[in-house]
Amino acid sequence: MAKSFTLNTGAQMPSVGLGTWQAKPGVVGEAVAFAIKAGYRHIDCARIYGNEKEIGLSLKKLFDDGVVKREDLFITSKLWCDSHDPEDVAKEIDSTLKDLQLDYVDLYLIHWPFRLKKGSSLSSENVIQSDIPNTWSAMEKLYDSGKARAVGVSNFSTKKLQDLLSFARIPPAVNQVECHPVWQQTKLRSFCQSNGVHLSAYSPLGSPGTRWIEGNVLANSVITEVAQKLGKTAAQVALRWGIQAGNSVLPKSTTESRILENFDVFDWSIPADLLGKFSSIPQTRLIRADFFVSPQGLYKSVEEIWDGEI
Ligand code: NDP
Ligand code: 1BO
Repeated sequence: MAKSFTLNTGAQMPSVGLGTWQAKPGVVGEAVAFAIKAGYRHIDCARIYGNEKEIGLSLKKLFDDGVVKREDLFITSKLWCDSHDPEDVAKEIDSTLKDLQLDYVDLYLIHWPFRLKKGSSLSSENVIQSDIPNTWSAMEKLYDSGKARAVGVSNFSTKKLQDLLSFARIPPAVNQVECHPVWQQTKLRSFCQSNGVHLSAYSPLGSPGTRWIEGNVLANSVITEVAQKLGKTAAQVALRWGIQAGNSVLPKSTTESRILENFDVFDWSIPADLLGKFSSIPQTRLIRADFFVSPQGLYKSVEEIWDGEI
C-alpha cells in the first residue's frame, strides 16, 4: 500500500525517502548507496546539509554501475534562507545540480519561509524580511526551465501556504514539515489535502539524534504498545502511521540495519482499532525554530513564526 503518492504535477513521489540532514561526510555516500541497493528510490537533500557533493559522487557511481537509472529516482533539494533573492535562486539550484551531478531535481523546495542576510549564519540577528511572492516567481521559473520537475515549500504554516496559493501561477506540489505521531499536523494536513498539496513528513521518528530536541517520540507509550502488538519496532510504527495518514516520510539513518528497518513498512498496516489510539497522543512541536526568534528581531516569538500553530 502507498508505495508512492501522486503529486499535483502527475509525478509519483515514493512514500519513503532517505533523509540526509546531519548525515556526516564520509558516511552519507555509503548510506545513500546502501539505501538505493535496498530499494529506496527517494533521497531528501538540501544545500545547507553540506553533503550534496558526496551524495552526487555516490549517485554517479550507482548510475555508472547500472544499479539504478536516474529516471527511477526521486531527488529533492532545497533553497537555503540566505538565497531568496530571485537571482540567487537560479544560482543555488545550479550549484546543487553540479554537486549532485544531475540535470534536474524532482522537487525543489523553499527550505523555510524566513530569509537570512546573504552569506550569514542561522541566527535570529541575521533574519530579514521575506518576499515570498518574488522568491516563488523565481521558483516557478525553475519549474518552467525543467531544472526542477516540481517546486514546493517547507515549514509553511497553513496561513503561509494559503497566502502562497492565492498568488502562485504554479501551485506548490509539496509542503515538507515536521510530522510524526507526537506532532500530527491535523489542521495543516487537512488544508493540504483539500488544496492538492502533498504533505511530506520530516523528522518522522522525532529526530532522536538531534541534541537540542526535547522529547522522545519513539518512547511514546501508544507507539510502543502498538509496536509490541504488531511485532514491529517503534520506528516502523511511527513511519507506517505517517504513510497511512497520507504523508511521505523521510527517515534519516546512516546505519545499515536501520535503513533496512525503516523501509520494511509496506506489507503490513496498523489496523483501525490501533490507529484510533494515536488521536489520544498529546501534541508537541519539537522543531520550534527558535533560531529565527529574538525579542529584538523581526520575529519576536515562536507563535509568530508558526502563525499560532504551536
Ligand atoms: P528522523 O526523525 O529521521 O530521525 C533521525 C535519527 O533517528 C537519527 O539519529 C538516526 O540515527 C535515528 N534513527 C533512524 N532510524 C532509526 C530506527 N529505526 N530506530 C531508532 N533510531 C533511528 O530525523 P531528521 O530530523 O533527520 O528528519 C529526517 C529528514 O527530514 C532529515 O534528514 C532531512 O532530510 C529532513 N528534514 C527537513 C527539515 C526541513 O526543514 N525541511 C528539518 C528536519 C529534517 P542513525 O543515523 O545513527 O541511524
Ligand atoms: C535548521 C534545520 C534544517 C533541517 O532541514
